[in-house]
Amino acid sequence: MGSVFSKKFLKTQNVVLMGLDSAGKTTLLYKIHSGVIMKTSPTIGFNVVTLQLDKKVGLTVWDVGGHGSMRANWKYYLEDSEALIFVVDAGDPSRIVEAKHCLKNVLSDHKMADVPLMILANKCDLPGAMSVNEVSQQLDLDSIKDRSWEIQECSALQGLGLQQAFLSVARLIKTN
Ligand code: G3D
Ligand code: MG
Repeated sequence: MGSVFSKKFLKTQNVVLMGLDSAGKTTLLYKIHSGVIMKTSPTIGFNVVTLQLDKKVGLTVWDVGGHGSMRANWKYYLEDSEALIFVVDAGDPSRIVEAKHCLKNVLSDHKMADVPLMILANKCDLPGAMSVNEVSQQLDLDSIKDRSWEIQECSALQGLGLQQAFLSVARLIKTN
């Protein structure tokens, strides 16, 4: 899955990939797209790739730079998004409160009303990484009642959990 770019898609859905800088967004996007670990540098602007999930459905994934100064531009990428994937560095508890504020900010944009949410607790390969339950509690996900959401742990570095996550995103969009 995920490695083929094809013009034969019957339909592609726009998905935005957001999260703090260094959460692993670009690494995971290229890992699922091409199976390789790319040497990344902080994303200025955005990266975009199209993933073919099955014969009929593709996801066009917009990976938006997450550094503080670029977050002001996030609102421009939210138009026509069918889902939000928010990536958290589960290995860095010191930034989870910042991530929570960021997430809250994006979800409060009127363009995101009803848009389903997938939280990726990335870097689960790191020793001492927060569990899905810990990330979920820290982000207070249970308080989110106005949209469907899921959380999935993953490791972009090891390619763990990515396939399930993107299939779940497609399902969340379909059932929304
Ligand atoms: P960003 O696009 O969210 O800003 P990047 O983040 O994809 O640029 O990744 C930032 C750093 O985190 C990179 O390391 C990258 O290799 C690392 N990283 C990404 N995903 C994982 C993961 O699942 N596990 C671990 N252990 N590291 C990960 P460098 O050293 O290049 O800054
Ligand atoms: Mg990046």
